[in-house]
Order: sequence, then structure tokens, then C-alpha cells
Amino acid sequence: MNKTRLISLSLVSSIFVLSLVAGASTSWTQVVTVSLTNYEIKFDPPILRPGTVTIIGKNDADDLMHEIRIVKTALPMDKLPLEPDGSVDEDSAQLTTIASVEDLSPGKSRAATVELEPGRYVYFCNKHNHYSVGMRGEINVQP
Ligand SMILES: [Cu+2]
Repeated sequence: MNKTRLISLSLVSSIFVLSLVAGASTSWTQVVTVSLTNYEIKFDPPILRPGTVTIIGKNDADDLMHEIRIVKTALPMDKLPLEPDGSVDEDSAQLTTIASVEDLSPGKSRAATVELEPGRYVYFCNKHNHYSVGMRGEINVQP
């Protein structure tokens, strides 16, 4: 093997490694766990990168059915428009649902995958009055 051939081989392998790294960064999926207990909802971590996010909802409550809803809105997390029963008005023009994991029975887990763009999102449980008693929070997607 002469010297020219060696150089071109090492160039090829460098390009191959670079394309592997680039491919990995575009297909990287973030995994977030959302745990729901009796009247608490926790999003971990609350700061995410833009791109594909798999949200795993885990209902750790004793006997309450929960759900997870993620919306895009300009409103503060505690000022979403409400229905008379204290649940969030999901049809309001002031919010757009981005993802949801509905009807999570106690002891169950379920996942949803969503594409998140940079910005601020509000998440909550919208079973009965769970939003009004504090099952809500905010996440930030930062480039
Ligand atoms: Cu709930």
C-alpha cells in the first residue's frame, strides 16, 4: 500500500465517522417521565431540547384516574380558561393541544411521542378539577 492510498483511506473513514455523529444527533430522542400521584404531576426534566420527545406517563396514585395534556399557550400556567367544573376548556382558542396521554388508570404507564419546537408549554391533568387543585406545570424547550 503506498502513501497516497493510506491518506485517502483515512479520509474515507473520517467522513464515515462524521456522518455517524450527524445521524445520531438528528435521530436522538429525549425521554421524559411524568409521574402522577394523588394530586401532583411532575415532569422530569422540565427543560428540554427541540426535537422528538417520548413522554412516559406513570400513574402512581392509589385510586385516581389521571391524564397528561401538553398545550402551547401564551397564558400563565395557572390562568388557563376553565369549564364550570374546574377542568381546562380544551376547545379554547387560547391554547393548542400538542400531546396527550389519556385515561391512565392507577398503576399504569403509557408513552406518547411528540415533536417539540423551542418555546414554553403548559402541562396538566384534565380529569375533573385536577388542574384547579394544582396538577399543572410548565416546561421550556430551549435550542
Ligand atoms: Cu389527575
